Amino acid sequence: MEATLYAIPGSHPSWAVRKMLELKGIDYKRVDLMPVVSRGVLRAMRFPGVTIPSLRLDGRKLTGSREISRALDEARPDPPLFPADEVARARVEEAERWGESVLSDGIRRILWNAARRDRSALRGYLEGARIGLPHGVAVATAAPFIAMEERIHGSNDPRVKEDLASLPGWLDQVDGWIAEGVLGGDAPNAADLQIAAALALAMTLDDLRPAIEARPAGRLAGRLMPEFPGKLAPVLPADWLEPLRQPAAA
Ligand SMILES: N[C@@H](CCC(=O)N[C@@H](CS)C(=O)NCC(=O)O)C(=O)O
Repeated sequence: MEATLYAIPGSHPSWAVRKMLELKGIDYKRVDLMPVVSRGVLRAMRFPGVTIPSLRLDGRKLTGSREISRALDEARPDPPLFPADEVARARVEEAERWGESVLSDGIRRILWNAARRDRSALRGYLEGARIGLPHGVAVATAAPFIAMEERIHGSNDPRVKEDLASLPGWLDQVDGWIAEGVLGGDAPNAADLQIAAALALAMTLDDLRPAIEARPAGRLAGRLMPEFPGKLAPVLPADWLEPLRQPAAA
């Protein structure tokens, strides 16, 4: 099987797909791209979309972590990323869809907003990445790319403040799915990987980690994505973080 993953350093759904490929024992080549540039590359290569992760799998071009999880299960069914039982599968699909849209998009918005406040931290997210230019140069020239990513993903201040207010509820949702056994089984499913990658990225922010790490959601992320790179010192306004200081729902 021939597989090439198009990734962005520190991209959480890219990490989810990396783990899927590893779990399935599929050898793959990884092409690291810088954000924004990634859009031009994927367009030129005629992928069906312009977002990361994208995967070339035996000549098939796939864009999107949810499309990729399904294609990988078809191409190599073992170990499965979705349960065989229909009802259980529907629950995992629901959690995966929520993880990809609500959680993952929210964490991405928070990350870009925070990165604008401390661009130097981006260096840590580049660990192990081969982007075709020295990491110091990438960081020094990152400001316009961060601004573009903020625009593309709507990481404006009011929205990110709202995302931070939503985060405790998102964590309750993940803890709830873990308690019900939808997430957190011995063999990770597609939703585990989608959600754990987003939370692992969230925990690279010192502003967020204390509210996440000790919860079942945080422990899941730590178990499945222990090597997620990057670290961002506290940068977000204290009043935005107020909702994270409330005790977790019982
Ligand atoms: N929801 C999509 C991810 C879409 C997305 O926004 N990906 C980001 C990386 S995490 C990206 O492509 N950023 C570069 C850009 O939009 O210019 C998935 O799970 O596949």
